[in-house]
Amino acid sequence: MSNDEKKLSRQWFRSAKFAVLFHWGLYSLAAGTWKGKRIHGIGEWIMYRGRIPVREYETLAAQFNPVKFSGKEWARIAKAAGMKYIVVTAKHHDGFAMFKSKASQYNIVDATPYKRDPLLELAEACEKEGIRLGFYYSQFQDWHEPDGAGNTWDFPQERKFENYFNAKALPQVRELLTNYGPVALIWFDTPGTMSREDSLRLVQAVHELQPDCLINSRIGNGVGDYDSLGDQEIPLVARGGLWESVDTHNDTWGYVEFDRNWKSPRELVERMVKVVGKGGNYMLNVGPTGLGQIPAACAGILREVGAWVGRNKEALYATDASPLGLLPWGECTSRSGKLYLHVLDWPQSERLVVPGVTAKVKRAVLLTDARRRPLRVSVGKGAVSIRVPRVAPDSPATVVALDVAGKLRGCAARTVINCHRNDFDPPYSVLKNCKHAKFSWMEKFGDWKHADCVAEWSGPESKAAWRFTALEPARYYLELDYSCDERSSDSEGMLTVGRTSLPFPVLDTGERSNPVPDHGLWPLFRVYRLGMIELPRAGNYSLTIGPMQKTEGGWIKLRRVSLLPVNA
Ligand code: FHN
Repeated sequence: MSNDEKKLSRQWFRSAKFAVLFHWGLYSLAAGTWKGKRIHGIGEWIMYRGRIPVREYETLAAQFNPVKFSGKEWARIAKAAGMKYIVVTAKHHDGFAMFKSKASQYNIVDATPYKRDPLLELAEACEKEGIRLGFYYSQFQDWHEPDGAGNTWDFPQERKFENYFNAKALPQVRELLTNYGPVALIWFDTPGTMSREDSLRLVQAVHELQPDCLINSRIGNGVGDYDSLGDQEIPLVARGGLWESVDTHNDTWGYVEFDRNWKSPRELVERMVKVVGKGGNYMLNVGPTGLGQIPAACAGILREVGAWVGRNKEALYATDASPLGLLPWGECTSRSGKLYLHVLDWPQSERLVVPGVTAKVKRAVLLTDARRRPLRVSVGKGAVSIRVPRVAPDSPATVVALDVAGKLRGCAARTVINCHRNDFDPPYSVLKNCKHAKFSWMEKFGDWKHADCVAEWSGPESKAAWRFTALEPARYYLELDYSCDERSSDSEGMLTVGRTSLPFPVLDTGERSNPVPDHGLWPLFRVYRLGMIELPRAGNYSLTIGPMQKTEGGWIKLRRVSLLPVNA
């Protein structure tokens, strides 16, 4: 494939922006409980976490009869939510194929009373609805097979991975690319210690059968076509290339009957918009039940998200990342000659201040205004100000569309705006004798959390600094969000804004090592209000923070400094 052809075959992915991932398998029937005992954490790992012997887990297949499954319904729900591609677990780590397979009898057609291939029905429904279809395939872990990776309780002996790989993984991937029409992408997962050679054999098999089919980075060894970020990871800074954030609606991927921690429509829209504004796609996981239904609470929330997406599609699909850096009220997406301002925190002042716009603003309109009446725009020092209605015209976010002329450049300085909360995030700071560090941890099991921090401070010479511009004089509360263990408890830090310095005591937030073996640290973030500061004039300032004494154990993991308007 030439470079131009390659670019063209990937264009759909770049434009898609919103997708759904379905985790559906035998584990959906177990729904988080085994022999009457609830196993907390991600549901599709129940076999592993319960160390359930293969012979016992297989009994789920004899009961798996998802008579409520409707490929049409799934595709309709996805389409109504505004999702442009569907990825479904064809085989997860438990080794059970949710499709007819000649390579292994352990599949939904041959081993369950259902006897049908739901992926055929889903493929047909997707084609009808104009949604692209992709398959999740666990290429390395297979807990059902003696030579697959992961099951040490049934198969403690040394394994011959190549036996499993040649007899099951490769042939099944070929089946998926042969029997279901055009496959938009294969979503591999947990490559573990797979060799580069094996990853390349998969690439070759996929591209031989369907040259346009994309492969995600979790194929391992750097041979994928695009990046899938860590589970539930929403980046704070824009990224280039093709990539996707993969998130889940609650805390599990496969259905767990007692996990009702659904993200609200507002949270989902916010997470989606943050990802799209950084240049990526947002793929949201949904776990259908063992009967094949999308949980009602989840479907209802998706409908609401879809209604918002429908009203604001111009600001989402086929857009580019924000050229404006961090914005206190929300996020921005762009395309040639256009900026779309996604306002989540609507200003009470009837004035939306947009910092960092270097281009000329020709027109501003509300996307919800069918008549597209122009809003009044004024240009001040370092910011554009738009006259907006007092009450937000849309929810959870209102989009203001700007027509702009001229080049848009990023604005490195953080601008403070009086009526919003202003977060100073680590990636935007300049550091001396300390480091940017990313921490990832799980609390129950598999429910990954992430924090970008400033860490590894060594003493009074360590400093993190942010530059910013205040547009008007104002008073702010200062808040710190950090995690710290007992070693730094009782130490002192200093935070300086302009001419005001605030010394503060550092407190042990309860950080400890993770009770889940091999999962490192368990940070525990707490927010402390340090007091109030006054910015006496409009203009440029810097905010600096660091320890006052020599530190032990790296001092705090600083996740955020925030300025909150006192009079908002
Ligand atoms: O182990 C899997 C997990 O079960 C789930 O499928 C997620 C989805 O991204 N991927 C793996 C962990 O990263």
